[in-house]
Amino acid sequence: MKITEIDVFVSCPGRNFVTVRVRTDEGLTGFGDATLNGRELAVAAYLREHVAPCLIGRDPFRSEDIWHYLYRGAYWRRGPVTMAAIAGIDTALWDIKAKAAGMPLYQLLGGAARDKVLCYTHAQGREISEAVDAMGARLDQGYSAVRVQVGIPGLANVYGTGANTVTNTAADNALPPEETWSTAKYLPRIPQLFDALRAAHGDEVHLLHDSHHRLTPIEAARLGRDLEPYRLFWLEDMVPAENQEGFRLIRQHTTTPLAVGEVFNTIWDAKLLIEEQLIDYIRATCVHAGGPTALRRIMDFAGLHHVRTGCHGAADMSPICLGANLHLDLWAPNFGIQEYSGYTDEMLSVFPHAWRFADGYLHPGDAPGHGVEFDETEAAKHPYQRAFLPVNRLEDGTLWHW
Ligand code: GCO
Ligand code: MG
Repeated sequence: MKITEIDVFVSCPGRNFVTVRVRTDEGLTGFGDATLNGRELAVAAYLREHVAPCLIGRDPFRSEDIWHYLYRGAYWRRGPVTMAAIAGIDTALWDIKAKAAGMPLYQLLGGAARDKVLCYTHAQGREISEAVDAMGARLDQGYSAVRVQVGIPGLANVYGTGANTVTNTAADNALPPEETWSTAKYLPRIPQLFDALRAAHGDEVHLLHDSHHRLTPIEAARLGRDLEPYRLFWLEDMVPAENQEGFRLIRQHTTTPLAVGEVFNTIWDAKLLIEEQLIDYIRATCVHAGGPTALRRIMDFAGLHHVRTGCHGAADMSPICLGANLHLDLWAPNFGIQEYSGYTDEMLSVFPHAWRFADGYLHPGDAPGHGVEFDETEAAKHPYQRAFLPVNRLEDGTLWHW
């Protein structure tokens, strides 16, 4: 079999998605997600100009060799643009391989290690009472694990706190919005939130929270310790993780489980965190960590060190990424949980899918391949719109992490 054609589509059914389509001389077609929120066209150009021409005529079954051709062969390794591009190709090649075998992708990885995939979704509110109610609505939908965020008194609507966690759609943002952050205002609010959540919803449900990399290690340690009575499933992205050693300090102070890694591109971003068991969950995901070839390697390495998986699954990665993740989730011996913030009907109209949701669990389905297709005609109705993630500043104007 030979690769005959590689096309890249950037569509915006509510959010921008970069989709790779690989066609072969035997009529099999594979799809991959290459979305990088706020930097979509950079990946599309990388794929069209620097990747696609090099792969025409190659054997699509040699996905391992093609992965290394794109990673080592480029000389310039790692980085979000490169790795999203590699992921787009790699995911499409695994899709082709599994379609050729007539099997769902998880069978090629080693088969199902569980019957279904536990997932968590999002709930948020400006006020604690709103967040408590929003979580109640999620429990009514069948979820047993919810990431809860709340507005911070004295701060305007900051991304990932109150109501606007997933609403920065393309239309809202011609240029990046600038938001104001204060850790001093945030830190006392979060234990109050979890106190109210446990009081309203009991001890059985799994509670998660995301700090969006905004804290210092000692602030993160304080928050982890303050939240211990509420026994969180995890506390996510407490500090920027370029400096992996920062987690040693957090770890020394708290037994709250720690998760990080949605912005990681390769195993090298997490090597020390995993080897030293400084985290409990690794958040790397198919599209940003180089596709199934690289992600399963990260998962296996994590498994050796008691670290479980918790793939990033927000709605700004396309349904193809979620579909591929679900096959890895079903297989991984050290699976932990899968994020699932859900997609709108408009988004799903572009990506017909085989996965199913019931009672707080997902299953990738048994269609050959990863089970997510791409409707080119539907996508053409939703052209790309420039959109950015917000920028975060402290109250004195200092540009800050988020
Ligand atoms: C999450 C994430 C998202 C990211 C978004 C960035 O845990 O789901 O933090 O909210 O901010 O995916 O593009
Ligand atoms: Mg996050």
